[in-house]
Amino acid sequence: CKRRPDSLHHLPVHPLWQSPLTIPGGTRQSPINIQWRDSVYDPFLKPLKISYDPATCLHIWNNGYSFLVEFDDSTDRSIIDGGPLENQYRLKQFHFHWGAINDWGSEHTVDCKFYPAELHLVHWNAVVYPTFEEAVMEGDGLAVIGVFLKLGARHEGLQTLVDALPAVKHKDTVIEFDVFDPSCLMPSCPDYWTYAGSLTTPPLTESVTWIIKKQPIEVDEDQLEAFRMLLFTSDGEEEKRMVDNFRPLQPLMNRTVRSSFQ
Ligand code: BO1
Ligand code: ZN
Repeated sequence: CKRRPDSLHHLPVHPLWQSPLTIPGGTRQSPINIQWRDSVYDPFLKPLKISYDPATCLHIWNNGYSFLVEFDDSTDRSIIDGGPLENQYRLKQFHFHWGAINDWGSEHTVDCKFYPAELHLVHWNAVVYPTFEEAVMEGDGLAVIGVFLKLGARHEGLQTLVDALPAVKHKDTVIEFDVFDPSCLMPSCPDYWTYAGSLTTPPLTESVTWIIKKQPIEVDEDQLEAFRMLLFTSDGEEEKRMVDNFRPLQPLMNRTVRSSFQ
């Protein structure tokens, strides 16, 4: 793949990336390029089952790197199971990665094509681990669903979220956001790729079963522009737009990407 601009070394200067950019001895880092013809159809992969309770949605938080929509994960009310997963996993938060322009922004790529943005729905294995923090340290601790965003028609489900973004423009702002069903952000096609990987920001732990949906969702230019109006910076600091908050591609190494479809 042609290397995307590491955002003119934007990641290394962002405070989040003061910690190492790579994990010494890492063998399953994310994101990766998904080379379609190198992925292996696995007929034993089950359909992914998603069951979210909109009432578990709590708030939206600008954490200075993305905006996070966080959920009450003290019970099994918002869960996924099936797919490549051996247990059910609880929804903790979702967030996005995006570019300064539409030519890049996603973390994963398909045949070296990047999308303008990528949604991550972050879940943890509450069957095996007592807390999210413990799950983050374990190979089967997390399951993240990745959904590509492409330019097209306005997305009505996303618009509810977009309307709330001006209230969390600055780093460290939080607003209440109760009742939202993130399954409205899921593409209709059930097909996905799956592989063993890592978190894409520090602590970069190799704890993630990635489930990347094949079909992107459509959003319009205004919706992407609303993402780009957010700031990396706190109120009172010199304004830095929140754009290019993606990690560069990582080597596949000794891994197979499996597909749920032929
Ligand atoms: S991602 O989905 O691979 N981009 C990703 C990257 C980093 C995190 C989550 C997802 N980090 C974790 C932090 C925790 C925090 C948690 C939930 O996110 O390690 O400290 O509690 O928001
Ligand atoms: Zn992410």
